[in-house]
Amino acid sequence: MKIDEFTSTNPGAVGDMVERDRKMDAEQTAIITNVLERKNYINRQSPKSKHQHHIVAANLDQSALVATIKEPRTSQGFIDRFLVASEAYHVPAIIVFNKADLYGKKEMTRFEELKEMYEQAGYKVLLCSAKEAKDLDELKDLLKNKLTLFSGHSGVGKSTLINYLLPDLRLRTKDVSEWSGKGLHTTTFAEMFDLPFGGSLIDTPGMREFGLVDISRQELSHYFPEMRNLLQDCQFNNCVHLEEPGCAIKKALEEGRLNIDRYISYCTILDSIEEKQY
Ligand SMILES: Nc1nc2c(ncn2[C@@H]2O[C@H](COP(=O)(O)OP(=O)(O)O)[C@@H](O)[C@H]2O)c(=O)[nH]1
Ligand SMILES: [Mg+2]
Ligand SMILES: [Zn+2]
Repeated sequence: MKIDEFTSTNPGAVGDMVERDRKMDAEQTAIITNVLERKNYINRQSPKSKHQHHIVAANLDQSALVATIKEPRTSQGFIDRFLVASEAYHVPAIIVFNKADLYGKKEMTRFEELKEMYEQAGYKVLLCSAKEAKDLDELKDLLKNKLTLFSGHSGVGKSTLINYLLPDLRLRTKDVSEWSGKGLHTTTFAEMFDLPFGGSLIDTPGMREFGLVDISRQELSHYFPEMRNLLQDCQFNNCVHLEEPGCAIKKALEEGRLNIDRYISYCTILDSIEEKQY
């Protein structure tokens, strides 16, 4: 393969469909002769060069964010960035809140708030406990016959969930003391596992988040599904929904048709795009 043609640091990634030279040698190796066109992929900017990117995974049916309200707490900002990135990559997202066994009354109230907010935006939200193997049937149903990327902060229980879903595989899970330590770096490479009931999972150990590669200020609101249908009603077609007159997003906010916390996330992400570009 001509490496020159690729702008990515890796010509092939987990999830790629490839053609290979069928003549295997004694060591059971084969040569990949072609990577087929991807229906989608997730990439990250290469830490080595601004102009190169690294393809994390390809041909995904969905991405599942494993989040927690306690030990550790996943911030709303992090969830929203994940959702925006998934929208931008054209990968449907689901949110799986894990460690339900640790949630008291306060955490359950917070969960209900988040669930309502994200369901209104059009996302599927699940609650489960990997440790007690509780409420995992709904998750199984959602994963069945699909290629799913598992993401989330270190320590939220991705490996524990995968171990449950694939009883024959024993992934290393980290102790609380290990993941709460600052500066922990596990090797970053994505791995795919076939589920016994159909479908596959991609685990991305060590990956904190996928970057918002190449999103412009203009297009950001398109990646908030609850805003998408309102955009054509803004007076200016280049409206970024801050202080512009005749803004349909601001109007919907005032009338309580949009969630203020999601709008705040929108503004925060918009700000970060501005900083990057100028
Ligand atoms: N209480 C509780 N602990 C969990 C649950 N799921 C995982 N853990 C624990 O959280 C820690 C990190 O889990 P791990 O699967 O390594 O997280 P990962 O970094 O996302 O792969 C381990 O000590 C797990 O035993 C859960 O549902 N409830
Ligand atoms: Mg893990
Ligand atoms: Zn507007």
